[in-house]
Amino acid sequence: MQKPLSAFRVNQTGYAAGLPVTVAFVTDEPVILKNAEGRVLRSFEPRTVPVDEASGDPVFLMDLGMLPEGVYTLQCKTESRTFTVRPQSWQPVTDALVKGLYYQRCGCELRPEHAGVYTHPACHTAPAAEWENRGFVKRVPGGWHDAGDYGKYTGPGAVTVAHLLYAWKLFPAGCSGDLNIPETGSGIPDILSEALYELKWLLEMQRSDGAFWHKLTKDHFAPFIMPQEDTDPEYLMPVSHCATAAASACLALAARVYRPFEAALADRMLQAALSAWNWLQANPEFVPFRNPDGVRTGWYGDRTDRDERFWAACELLAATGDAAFRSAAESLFAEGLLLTEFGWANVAGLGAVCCLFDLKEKAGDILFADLKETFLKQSESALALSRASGYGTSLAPERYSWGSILPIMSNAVSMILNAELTGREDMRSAALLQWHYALGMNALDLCFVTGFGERSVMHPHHRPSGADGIGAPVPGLISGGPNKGLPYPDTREKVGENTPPAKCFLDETPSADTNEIAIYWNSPAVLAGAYFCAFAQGS
Ligand code: 9MR
Ligand code: ZN
Repeated sequence: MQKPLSAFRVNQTGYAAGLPVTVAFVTDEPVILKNAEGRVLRSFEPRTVPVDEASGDPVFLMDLGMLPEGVYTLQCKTESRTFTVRPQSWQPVTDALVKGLYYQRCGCELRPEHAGVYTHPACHTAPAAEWENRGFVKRVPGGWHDAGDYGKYTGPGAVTVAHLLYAWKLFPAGCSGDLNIPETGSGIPDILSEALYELKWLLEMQRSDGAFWHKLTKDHFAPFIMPQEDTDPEYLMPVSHCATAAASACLALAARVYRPFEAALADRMLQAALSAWNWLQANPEFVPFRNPDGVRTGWYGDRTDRDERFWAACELLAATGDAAFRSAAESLFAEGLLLTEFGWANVAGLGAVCCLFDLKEKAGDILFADLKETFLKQSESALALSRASGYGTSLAPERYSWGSILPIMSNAVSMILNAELTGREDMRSAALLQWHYALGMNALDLCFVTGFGERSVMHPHHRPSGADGIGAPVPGLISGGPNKGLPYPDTREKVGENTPPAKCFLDETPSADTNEIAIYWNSPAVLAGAYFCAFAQGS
């Protein structure tokens, strides 16, 4: 049983010294703040507050400023709640979000020395046929299971890897720890070893002409069984423009990152990225991916590949210095791209990161100065959304749809990058509110990361967590969160039609529509966590 909802919503993993402590009050009683010795540090009179539209809560966001390391208690007439301030509060959860991807590994045994009780034998090891040409059969080992299902999808995988690689490039002090994975101690930072597990799979997803298969899945989702029991055939589903361009970008980035560690592998990655680009050049007309008849696994459809091509051009420019990629990226940028989204569908933001933080002046005036101006302008909207929300959550009420954690984490990333470019405190503080949202400062009083917090997601829509017979879910997985659409009749009935958007959530295994996990929901949280961990260390 979960503890009852508290009147105080806090980051349940604690707060960090050196960063503002913000808590949410959902009470009309007077409140006091005490330190560990019981001394009253502050008292707050009740105040009338506007109702937060997304949640229906009369909520007041209290900025307590910086607090020294310690244990604190918030108290009103009816209850009290304790929170901590520590220098390294968020390293465990940030590391766990990376380790969460280890638990998604496909094709290998998860051994007790790394996985604790969450072990399983190797899964999905059989070779796969091409869906459209069953005579073509190939072994495509490894990769991460995408989400609560066992599919592996090229574009989402490429984006997830890129988040990890940029977390390490931009904020190494916040994500270079020991994760206790099989590669620990190899000389390559663990976060890069984890990303490499996916990258090696990604390299196998390329057809001989340079295109990438869109996904490697069965024709239907498995029931709630362990992965090694899921033995129906997997297929290489048709190639797509978006998958090819995202893989090209990701591999070009990876070539730069892994070159100091494994030069031959970096060469192979760059070759793969270039041949994917050549395929895109030879196939300029966008063809949206559709599930072939009879296939019901994830679609990951997209309306355009302009943003994927842009990201690829930026990364290839960074990897090769070839001016042809600069002009390709410049003309795609001129088409008008939204640079502040960090999800699988719109990947232009990753191209922007490449230009603004890696290439910098070398990108040239357009891709550095102009692009920076556009980026800074566009990232204002995340701040405006945060300010309009009672909990400081940068999501409009009508935008709480499937995987609402993604736009929220994505906005955290865009505000972090703004703060890095400008030094703006308001951006950093608003980004931090998104991190607090994920870890408990929200309308549900829920920590969305499994294994953390006193009120935490316990029943994610995640096949191994549902099938392993272990009470606690696999740790370090972030739930998709509230979805006002409630497409599943069962969820709709239990949640209630008129529930406010930010409360349309059900911590029950069948509720994929609100409580699934996904690799690309973990990974932007890793980026944000790495930043705040590094910042709290003063680096
Ligand atoms: O993110 C997708 C969401 O927008 C759709 O409404 C939903 C239902 O089709 O599917 C989501 O993506 C899932 C994918 O298809 C398969 N793996 C898990 C993904 C996250 O739930
Ligand atoms: Zn598997």
